[in-house]
Amino acid sequence: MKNVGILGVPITIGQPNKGVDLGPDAIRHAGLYTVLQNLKAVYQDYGNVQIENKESQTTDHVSNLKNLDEIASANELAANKVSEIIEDGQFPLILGGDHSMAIGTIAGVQKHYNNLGVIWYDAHADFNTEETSPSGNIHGMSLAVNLGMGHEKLTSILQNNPKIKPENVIIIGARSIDSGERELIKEKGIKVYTAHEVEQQGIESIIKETLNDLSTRTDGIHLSFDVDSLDPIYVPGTGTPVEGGLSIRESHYALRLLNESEKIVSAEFVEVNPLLDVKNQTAERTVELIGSLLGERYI
Ligand code: B3U
Ligand code: MN
Ligand code: MN
Repeated sequence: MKNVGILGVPITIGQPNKGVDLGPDAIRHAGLYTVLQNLKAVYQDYGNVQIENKESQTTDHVSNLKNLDEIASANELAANKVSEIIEDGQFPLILGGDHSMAIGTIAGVQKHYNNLGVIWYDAHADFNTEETSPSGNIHGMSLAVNLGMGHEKLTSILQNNPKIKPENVIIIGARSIDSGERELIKEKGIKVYTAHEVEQQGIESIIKETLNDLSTRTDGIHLSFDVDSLDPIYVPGTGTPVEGGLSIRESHYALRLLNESEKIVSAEFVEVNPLLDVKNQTAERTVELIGSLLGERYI
C-alpha cells in the first residue's frame, strides 16, 4: 500500500449546522491511527487546514451564495495542501468537514492527473449552482463547481477549469436531488446510480460497472464519500440525513471492491458532525469504512 497522508479540512460554513468542523478530530479519536497501524500502513498526519469558520454568515448580494469569499479562500488552502501530499508521494486521505471542501480537494488532486475520475458517494448530488440552489449553501454545489459550473471565485481555484469531465463522474447512492440539479445532471449526461438502483441492481454490479467505465477513460479516480450516503440509522451524526439510504454492509463491500481495483488515488470522508452524533458512532463507522478502503478485512 502507498503511504497515507492524512489531512483534516474542518470547514463548516458551506452549510448551516454547527459542529461539522469537529469531524476530522472525531475521526482521529475514533481510532483512525489504530486501523492504519493494524494495516501496517506507513502514514503521516498533516494536521488540519487552518480555517476561520465565522459565526455570522455573509450572503453575496448578487449571487445569493453564503460565505462565498471565506469558502473560496479555505478551499484554496485545502487544494494546495492536498497537492503537497501528492508531491510527497502519499495517498491523500482527507477528513471533513462539510462537502464544500471537495472544491479544493479535487482541485489539488486534479493538478496531478490529466483525466481524473470521481466517484461521488452521497445521498445528494451536490450539483446545484447559485441559480438552482434552494438554500445558497455551497456544500450542495461542490460537484457542479468541479465541472466548471458556478461562481468564478470557486471554479477558478488553482486555475484549471473545468477540473473534471462530465463523463468521468459517477454518483452513487443519490435519493435527494433538487429539480434544478436534475436538469443540470441530464444536460451534462452524468451517470447516477440512485439508492433505488443500488437496491435493484446490487452494489457489486454497480461498483464493477463504475470501475470498468471510469478505468478506460481516466488516469486515476478520486473517491468523495459523504457519510449521509448511508441510512441515518447508521450515521446519526450528519447534518442532512435522508431516509432510505445505503447499508453499512453494502458500503463496506463497495469500498472493498474499490480497494481491490487499485484505481483509487485519493479519498475524502465528509459531513461527520460530532455535535449531532450519538457516542461518536458516526466517526467510528467512518473509521471502519476507511479501513475497508485501505484493505482492512473485518472477517
Ligand atoms: N440539495 C440541497 C440539500 C443538500 C445538498 N447537500 C446536502 N444537502 N448535504 C441543497 O441545499 O443544495
Ligand atoms: Mn455531499
Ligand atoms: Mn450528502
